[in-house]
Amino acid sequence: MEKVLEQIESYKKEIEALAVKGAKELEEYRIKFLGTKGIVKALMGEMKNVASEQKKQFGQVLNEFKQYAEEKYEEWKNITANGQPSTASDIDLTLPGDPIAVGSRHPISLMRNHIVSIFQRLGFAVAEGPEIEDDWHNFGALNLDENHPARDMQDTFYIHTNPDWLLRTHTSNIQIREMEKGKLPIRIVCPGRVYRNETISARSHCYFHQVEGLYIDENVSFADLKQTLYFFVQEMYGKDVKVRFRPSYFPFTEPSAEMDVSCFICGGEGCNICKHTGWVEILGCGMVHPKVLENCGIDSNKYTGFAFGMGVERPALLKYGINDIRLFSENDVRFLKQFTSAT
Ligand code: 2U9
Repeated sequence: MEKVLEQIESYKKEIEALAVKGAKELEEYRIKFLGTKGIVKALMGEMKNVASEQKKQFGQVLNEFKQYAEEKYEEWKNITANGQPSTASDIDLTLPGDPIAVGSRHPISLMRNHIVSIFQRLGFAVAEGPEIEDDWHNFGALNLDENHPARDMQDTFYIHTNPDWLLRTHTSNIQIREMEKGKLPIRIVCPGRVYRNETISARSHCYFHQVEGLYIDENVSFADLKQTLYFFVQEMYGKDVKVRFRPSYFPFTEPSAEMDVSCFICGGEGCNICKHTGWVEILGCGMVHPKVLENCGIDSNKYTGFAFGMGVERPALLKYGINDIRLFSENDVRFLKQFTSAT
């Protein structure tokens, strides 16, 4: 046994003196020490020749040696990966990077951003507000009396735990809240989602999106409203489209109007989109009703203002040639990934 222990000691020294640098030397080392016919295996075979009272001590020494030989092997294997010591120059910085999958914006967001950005260029700030609203901010302050049909349970989603709460039916609640703050003048665009209790079909949905606008200051006139909307139409539909105003009625504006543009699909010739009239309705507008100003604590003798409102879905359907409004809310990636730009 003494002789074998001396032998193990000398193998250990041999390993200590080694400096394995390449794959070939590493493989030679593995075969010599750790292979099936290698030194470690041969030493294990010596166990049978050792006296039984010395087997325990021999086993310990041999195990330690085996562990040492294996650790050395792992150490050299790490630094000689690919047969070469690893160096920083292995990294090729000129290789193209892995492409990062970039998502696309929702077509409704693209259209909303496009509309909003036109008014931002005229100095309108963006304002937002809550989708769950109380009766006053959605109806009362806007001069919709108790018996107005929009307040009907059939048309509006009420929150069943509190009859005073509802899902806003327009984004006008944002303007009311802004006016209540009492800081004038106000020049805002208000984009957002609104809810109406309508049967879902290709043409209508129980929620959709609006952009509304409000400008309140001293001496704001209908002429200001017209010029603002002329600029919007030019930017949105091009310099060649014609514009017309038709008188209308809304409880929150007086006078009120609806604005049409000459059909940008057929150029006014007549098609399915304009129902062969040559005109497409794009928004409603008017001068803010004095009662609405007073409801929000604004002196209607000193201040006047105009407001307008438009839907986002319809221009998006027309711009992208989509024939079913439900596609906007189905979250089908095959649909969504087709949209990349607002212009
Ligand atoms: C305040 C005062 C007045 C906002 C207005 C319209 C006319 C209008 C519709 C367009 C298509 C809604 O999405 S739609 O169905 N909107 O016709 N909206 S004036 O008037 C306001 C808003 C807030 C305080």
